[in-house]
Amino acid sequence: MRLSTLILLAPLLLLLVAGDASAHAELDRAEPRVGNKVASPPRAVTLWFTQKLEPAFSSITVTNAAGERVDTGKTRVNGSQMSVSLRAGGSGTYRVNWHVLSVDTHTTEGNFTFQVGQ
Ligand SMILES: [Cu+2]
Repeated sequence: MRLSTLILLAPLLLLLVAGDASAHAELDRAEPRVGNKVASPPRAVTLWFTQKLEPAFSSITVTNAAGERVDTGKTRVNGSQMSVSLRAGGSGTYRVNWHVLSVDTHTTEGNFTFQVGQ
């Protein structure tokens, strides 16, 4: 590789490295806990993130074992925490889908499951 090419590439590489190193809003913990089993359907799902969230662009949806939405559709955001109330949805595997816009303007998303019942 010619020296001039390296000089041109250097800022780009720095950007890539810096982008990777900066912490976005990642899921820190959840209640019910990720992969955990609870005896009865929870009244709400609460997620904690590693950064503060922008309320207008951050939300949670939850589906029950039948794939039906059981969240009320109104995600509440408070700093780096967000939660949503649930309707009763029976037992089985629940899936939590989340996507957030953090105050550093980056979006992240993810999902996990927890078990309800025996
Ligand atoms: Cu970020």
